[in-house]
Amino acid sequence: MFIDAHPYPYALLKRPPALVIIDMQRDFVEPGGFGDALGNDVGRLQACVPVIARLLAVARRLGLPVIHTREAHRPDLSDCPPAKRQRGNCRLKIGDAGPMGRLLVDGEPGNAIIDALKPLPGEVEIVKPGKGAFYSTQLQQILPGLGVTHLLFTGVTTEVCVQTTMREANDRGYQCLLVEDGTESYFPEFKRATLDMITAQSGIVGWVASSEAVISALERTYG
Ligand code: TIU
Repeated sequence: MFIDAHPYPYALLKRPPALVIIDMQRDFVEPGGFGDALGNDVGRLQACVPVIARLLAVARRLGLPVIHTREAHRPDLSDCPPAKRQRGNCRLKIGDAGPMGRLLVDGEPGNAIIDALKPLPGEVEIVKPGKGAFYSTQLQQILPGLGVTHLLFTGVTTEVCVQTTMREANDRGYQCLLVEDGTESYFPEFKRATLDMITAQSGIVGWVASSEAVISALERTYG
C-alpha cells in the first residue's frame, strides 16, 4: 500500500509508521508564550490543530506509535546555550516570566502541549533543548525499540523544529513524510519553501502528502 505523496508514492510496510507531533505547545501557538515574545503572529499556527487532532485520533485507533515533542529548558537553564537565550534582543527571553509562566521552561503552564493534542499515558514525549528532536534526547535510542522505520511528521514550525527534526531523521535512515496541512509556520512563504526543499531532487529529505491522503492510506493498510 502507498500514500499518494510528492514527489512519488510513499510505501507503507506491514509495521506501521509512527506519527511525530512536533512542539504543539502553548509557548508557540498561544499569545503570551515564547513565539509571541519573538514578535510572531501566533494565530497563524491554529490551522493545523484540528488536522493534527484528526491524525492523532486515527493513529490511536489503528495502533500507530505516537511521539510528541516539546521544546523546553531546565528551570536553571543549564541546557540553554547563552547564544540561544540572547538571540533576538527581545524584551522577554527564555526563562523570563510571562503571563503563562517562565518562557520555554519545562513544567511551566505555557510550556505544556495544548489540551486538544495532549499525550496519553504510554505515548512517547520527548523534551528537547534544541530545534531538532534528536539533539540531546533519547529519541535515537527509543525508535528502534518501537520497531519504527517510517515517520509521519506534523507540528510547528515547519521550517524550524519540524524541518530540523526531519533532516536529522533522514540522516539516521528514516523514511520521512511531512503532512502538508498538519504543519504551520509564522511565515506562509517559509512553509511553502520548506515543502519544496524537502521534495526537490526526487525527495532529497522525504515526501509531502495531504492529511486526507495519509488518513485514507492508513485506514486501507492498517484498518
Ligand atoms: N521560532 C520558531 O519558528 N520556532 C521555534 O523556535 N521552535 C519550533 O519550531 N518548535
